[in-house]
Amino acid sequence: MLLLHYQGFCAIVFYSRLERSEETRLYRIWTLGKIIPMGFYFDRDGIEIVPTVLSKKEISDLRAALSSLEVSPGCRNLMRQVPAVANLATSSKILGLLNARLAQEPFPVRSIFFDKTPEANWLVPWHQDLSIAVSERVDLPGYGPWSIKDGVPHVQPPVDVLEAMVTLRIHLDDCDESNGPLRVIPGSHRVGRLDAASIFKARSNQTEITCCARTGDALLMRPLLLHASSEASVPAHRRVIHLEYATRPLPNGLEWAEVLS
Ligand SMILES: O=C(O)CCC(=O)C(=O)O
Repeated sequence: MLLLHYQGFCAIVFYSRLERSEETRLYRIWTLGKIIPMGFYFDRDGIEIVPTVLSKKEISDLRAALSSLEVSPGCRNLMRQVPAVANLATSSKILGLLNARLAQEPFPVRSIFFDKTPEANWLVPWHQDLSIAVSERVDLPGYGPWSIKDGVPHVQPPVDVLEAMVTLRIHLDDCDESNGPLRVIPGSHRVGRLDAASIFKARSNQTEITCCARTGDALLMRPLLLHASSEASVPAHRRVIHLEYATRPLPNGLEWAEVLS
């Protein structure tokens, strides 16, 4: 048995009941000073990994449903292309998980499938997710700049719109340090939109965490959380279903792009 003390909280871990890899993951998280997979840190840290959200059968069904997609380096509008993903995004399991952490009812508004493979081994520098996908351009004060991604209009909304959103990433493969996991700076979502100098400062002053996950785990994060991901050093599949949820409609005729009817 292991007793962990962390900022006034105390967690008892029954060490002998953990598998070896689970043990390694807890140890890694502990040495970085964070115990990520516990619900009550989501608000403060803007990140949480919820273990074993999907069963083996659900994972193999999703892998099969996604197997024919062109994904290099990502495939957008996933809910429209793959009904199994739309069903997952609106399932009581996933919505229940989000509802437990949010004050308002979430609904999915954007979906992307990411994979890293030996043929498509990519990286993303440190950034916040500042753009939302909308059905068509409506010029409104506070909204901009605009861009088009795979034919879909995207815009940077005011910060309060982003603060009311959450991203859920379902892992369809084990993801350790060797195959390009997400890296994040916990708590960085709480200070709004960051310019290049503030990103540099946050990276110098705050501890970054590598978000290792196992097949079937869900990673929850706030879009404003600073994050990056490196190229895989041992490239293999790293399939992730990335789902973004909003909690309120957009104003004055602007509509979320991927709302399901
Ligand atoms: O999947 C990844 O590793 C990075 C994705 C990312 O940075 C993003 O969706 O903004």
